[in-house]
Amino acid sequence: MNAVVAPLPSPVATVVRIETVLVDLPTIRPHKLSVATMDGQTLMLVRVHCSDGVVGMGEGTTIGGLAYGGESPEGMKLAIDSYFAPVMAGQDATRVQALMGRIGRMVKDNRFAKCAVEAALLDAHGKRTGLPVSDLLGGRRRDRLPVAWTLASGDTARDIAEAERMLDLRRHNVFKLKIGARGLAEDIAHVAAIKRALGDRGAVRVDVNMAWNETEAARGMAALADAGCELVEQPVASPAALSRLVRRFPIALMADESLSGPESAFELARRHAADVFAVKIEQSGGLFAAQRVAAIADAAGIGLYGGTMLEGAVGTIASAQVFATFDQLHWGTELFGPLLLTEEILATPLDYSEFSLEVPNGPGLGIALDEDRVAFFARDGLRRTISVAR
Ligand code: MUC
Ligand code: MG
Repeated sequence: MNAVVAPLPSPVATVVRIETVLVDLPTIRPHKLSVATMDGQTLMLVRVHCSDGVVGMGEGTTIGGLAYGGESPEGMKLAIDSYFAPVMAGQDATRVQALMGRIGRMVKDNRFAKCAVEAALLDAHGKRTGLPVSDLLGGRRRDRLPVAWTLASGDTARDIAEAERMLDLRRHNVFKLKIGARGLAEDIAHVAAIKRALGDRGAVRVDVNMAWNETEAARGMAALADAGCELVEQPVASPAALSRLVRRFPIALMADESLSGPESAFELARRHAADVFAVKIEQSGGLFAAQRVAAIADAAGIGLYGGTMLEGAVGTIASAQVFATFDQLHWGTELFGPLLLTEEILATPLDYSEFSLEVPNGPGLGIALDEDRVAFFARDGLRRTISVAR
């Protein structure tokens, strides 16, 4: 007997229109990494308009334009406007994974842009159902996330003063130092001076952003461990070199740039190439993919850390909604991106206090943009009109 296949119910909401905008915001100080110095950050904001009137938003950022990876904010905007939008138009907006699968079949790579669009679809579906994104991802296990601060002014005394201010404010007590742009001896002296000044009041970690070769990394990791640094992030580029360096020194080794989604996570786990994974939603290729990276870490006994691509408030909260669902989050997060920017673009600012960030509990991402400020700082927006007119 032939099975009777019932027709699929018609969707309650379809994708009607996609809107993207680039928003340029200054940083509170130059942010110096081994790959670039940032004086500002560009947020690529995407809005997905649905037939039920719900609008979801997502964000894509990179670090130093194309200095960190293969996508740029301008490239994401172009990809979404030209290629994602036609693939999404008219599709069921309530079946987020199915729609992301459709996009995946028609758009290769473009992990950051996919992440921004997926966040927007989840924000919309959360608003539609009245649930926070963390509930759509299986439910949160915590309402606040510990947040590290990155010291990257390039000046030791200034970094110490900045760390002291963060401790006084009770905003951060874990500090990540960006090193690798200078010589090894200078970098080690910088880290040791900061750790000496902070003592037990603040944990010190470093991010080399792949600047060292394997020999430098071996010398560097030994010296960093002696200086009281508890973790080194991506000292070298190659996963093979990471796997030779791991556990040779009494300092945790974290993978960041080597993690580009579940496949690379599996490969790193198979090679025993890291003690900790810096999970980033953009690098992973989306919120669901970040959860899969975390599941691989859990299965392999690898620690988890919630990383950032220095996203603004929208990308930061999309990340927070995911990290709130992780089983273990031993190394906390670094979701400080909005605090690096001079301008607030949310109607209600995020709650950073008691060394942590509150994960909003409202429907969707649980945040609302201050639309006037977004319009003002939009590229070619009001601010530019005013400064051109002057
Ligand atoms: C990275 O490589 O981890 C995170 C903090 C920061 O300052 O830069 C990012 C990128
Ligand atoms: Mg890093």
